[in-house]
Amino acid sequence: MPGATDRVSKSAMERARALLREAQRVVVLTGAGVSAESGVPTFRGAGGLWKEYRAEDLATPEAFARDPRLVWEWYGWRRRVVQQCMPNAAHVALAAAARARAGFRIVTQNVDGLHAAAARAPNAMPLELHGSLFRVRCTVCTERREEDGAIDATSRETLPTCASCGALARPDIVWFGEALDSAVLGEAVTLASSADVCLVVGTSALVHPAAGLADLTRRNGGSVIEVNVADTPLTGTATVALRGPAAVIVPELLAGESTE
Ligand code: BJW
Ligand code: ZN
Repeated sequence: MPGATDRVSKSAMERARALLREAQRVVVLTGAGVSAESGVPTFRGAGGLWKEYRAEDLATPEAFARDPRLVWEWYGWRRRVVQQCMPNAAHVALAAAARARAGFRIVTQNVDGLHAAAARAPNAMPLELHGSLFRVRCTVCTERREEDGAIDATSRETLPTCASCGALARPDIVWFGEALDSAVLGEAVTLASSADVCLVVGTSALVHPAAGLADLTRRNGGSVIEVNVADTPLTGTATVALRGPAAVIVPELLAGESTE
C-alpha cells in the first residue's frame, strides 16, 4: 500500500508535521470522514446518508414529534451499522497522540463512539459535540442514560421510555435547529481559540457552529491543517491541506508523536 507521502506532496506533509511538532496546544476537529474507512456512512456526498434519507424527515425535533417510531427505526438501524464497525488507523493514531501529549484534544461531530472506543485513557476521550447514538434522553425530564440495545420500533408503545418518569425517550443527539450542550460547546470554543494548530479531519465543514471552530484558531493566530479526500469551505484558508483518506494520512502525519 502506498504511503501517504506518495499521494500528498512531501513538502505539504513535512510542513504539517513541523506545525504539529512546534505546537503546544492542538485541537483536532473530526467529522464523518474519519470513520468512513471503518464502514460508517458519511452524511453528504456519494453514498451519504442524506442521499437516501431526508434530514428534515429524520433529524429534527419536528420529525420526532410527528413520527417518533420512524425516527427510532432509523436510529436503531444506525446503531446496528456502527456496532459492526471498529476504530480505524486514524482513530487509533489520534488517540495515541492524545495519550502521549498534554494539550492534544479531540473534538468530534460524530455520534458513532469510535474515538471513545480507541481512547484507552481519559485524556484521549473526545468531546462529542453532537451527542451519541448510544445515549438516550427523556423528552420531558432531564434523565439521560447510556443504552446500546436493539430498538423495538414496531409500535409507539415499544419505543424506549424514561426510567424516571416513564415519558417517551429520544436519541441523545443534537438535531438541526437544536442548541449544542453549552458546556461542551464552551469547552470546544476555548480549546479552538487557544490552539496553536487545529487539525480538521473528514468534515464537510458545512454544519455550524462546529464548522466555525477552525476559524477561531486561525483568527487567534493559530494554523489549520485539513485532511480530507475533497475540498471544503475551509480548504482555501487552511495553512496546509492534505488530500487523501484519513486512515492513511493521519497515521503518517502523527508518526513519531507517540512514544508508547
Ligand atoms: C473523508 C473520507 C475519508 C469522506 N477520509 N475525509 C450558521 C450558518 C448557517 C447555518 C447555521 C449557522 N449556525 C447554525 C446553523 C443551522 C444549522 C446548520 O449548520 N445548517 C447548515 C447545514 C447550513 N446548525 C444547527 O442547526 C445546529 N444548531 C444550532 O446552531 O442551534 C442554534 C440554537 C441556539 C439556541 C437555541 C436553539 C438553537 C445543530 C447542528 C446539529 C447537526 N446534527 C447532525 C445530525 C445529527 C443526526 C444524526 O447523526 O443522526 O450532525 S447534521 C450531520 O452533519 C451530523 C454531523 O455531525 C454533521 C457534520 O457532518 P460531517 O461530519 O461534516 O459529515 P459530511 O458527510 O458532511 O462530510 C464528510 C466529509 O468527509 C466530506 O468532506 C468528505 O469529503 C470527507 N471524507 N471520506 C477523509 N476516508
Ligand atoms: Zn423523564
